[in-house]
Amino acid sequence: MRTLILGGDGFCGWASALRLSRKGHDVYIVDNLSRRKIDRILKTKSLTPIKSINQRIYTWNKINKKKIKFYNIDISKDFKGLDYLIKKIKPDTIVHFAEQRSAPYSMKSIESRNYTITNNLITNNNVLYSIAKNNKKIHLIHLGTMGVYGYDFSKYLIPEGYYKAKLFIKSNVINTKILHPASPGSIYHLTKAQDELLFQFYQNMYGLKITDLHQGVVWGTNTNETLLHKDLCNRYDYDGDYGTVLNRFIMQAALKFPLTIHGSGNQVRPFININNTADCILLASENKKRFNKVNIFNQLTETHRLINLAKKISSISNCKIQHLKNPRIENENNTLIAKPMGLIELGLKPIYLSKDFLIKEIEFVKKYLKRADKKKILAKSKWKIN
Ligand code: NAD
Ligand code: USQ
Repeated sequence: MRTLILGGDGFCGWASALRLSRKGHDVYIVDNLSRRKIDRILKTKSLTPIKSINQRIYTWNKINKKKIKFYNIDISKDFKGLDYLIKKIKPDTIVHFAEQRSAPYSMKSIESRNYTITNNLITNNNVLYSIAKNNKKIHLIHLGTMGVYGYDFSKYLIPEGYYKAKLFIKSNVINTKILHPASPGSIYHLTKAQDELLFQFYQNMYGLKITDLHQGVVWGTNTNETLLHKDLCNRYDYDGDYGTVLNRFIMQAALKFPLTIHGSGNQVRPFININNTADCILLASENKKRFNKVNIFNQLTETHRLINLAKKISSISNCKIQHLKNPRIENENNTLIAKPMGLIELGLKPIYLSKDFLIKEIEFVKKYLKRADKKKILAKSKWKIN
């Protein structure tokens, strides 16, 4: 199978590219290295030392039978470059990770808000247009987010993407199926909600085959493939803009820095390990069924209340917990009931967070603490505008 991985130099994309290549896919990575550039602008870096994309690919191609090729293309600005590549490579599948993925970064300033909106939406439209133009049989797998649902109202098991609905117009009732109402909590999450409408449009209009994976917060670092050589090491974001909550707690525990809880800590969030992310991409790319509408799968394995996670990590590491004034505008006491029904049906074997895993991750992170900059830990991007 020929698979184009957009955003394949990033955290989830790199792990997934290697998994697919190892499983026999011909993998082509497209990335404009903007994530590395943002690190330089923010004067921070991955906690783990990551090699250049060329070094990563050189090493992988030495140890793996299937070779990976890399193309540096800005998908939002260079439609011709992307379109030419899709025409030339003739992929069966395109896996799309190439978006600005940090909620705090997307709320930092008017510039970062506009960058997130234009980068994410134009990137997506360019990919969809090129597929519709070149070969409607290409399967597009996009990484969306559980956050499109919002974290305010789900007291019931969240359905995967769609609700059966009754619409009331005066005394008439229309029975229909609608996308789960969107309630994004940041400009970044808003772009993911808008992506859903782009998919619905291109599927209705041109019959494209699309899977949207609504992924939860990813934790962990390496996968079975990135562990094969030190040059393949995956990135580890811990800073206030790009670090996500569980990996931040793990890094903070290793550093004996108080675990930073935003507000009450009663927020519940969905989680998935990076190895399971790569599993899900493989499963989705091998799924041939059900393309009469956009396939939406909830890509998580478990949910946790943040304060409970912090207490668990604190009991292992003896680290303090610090409640900070919440820099975000968010419900600090939500419920969330969600399961990866569709992905389990496709064969996902969930990896659950355990005490052993946490101890192992903390030990792993300790090797790189010299690279940590304590000044970069606190989240400074605020949702409030003034
Ligand atoms: P990442 O920032 O590490 O990777 C994204 C990659 O896309 C980067 O390498 C970046 O350089 C590239 N990219 C961005 N814009 C591009 C453009 N215009 N042209 C070419 N390349 C471009 O992010 P990640 O954590 O790997 O996330 C990947 C996807 O998964 C994102 O769409 C994100 O929204 C989604 N997701 C991530 C998480 C998580 O916890 N990390 C959770 C849920 C969903
Ligand atoms: N939080 C803390 N302390 C911290 C950092 C975060 O309490 O030190 C809190 C936040 O306030 C929030 C929750 O933890 O309530 C999650 O924050 P996060 O930064 O881990 O995750 P989020 O901003 O939601 O974004 C991340 C990824 C994004 C992905 C999303 C999945 O960056 O790409 O889409 O997780 S989901 O949460 O399902 O929307």
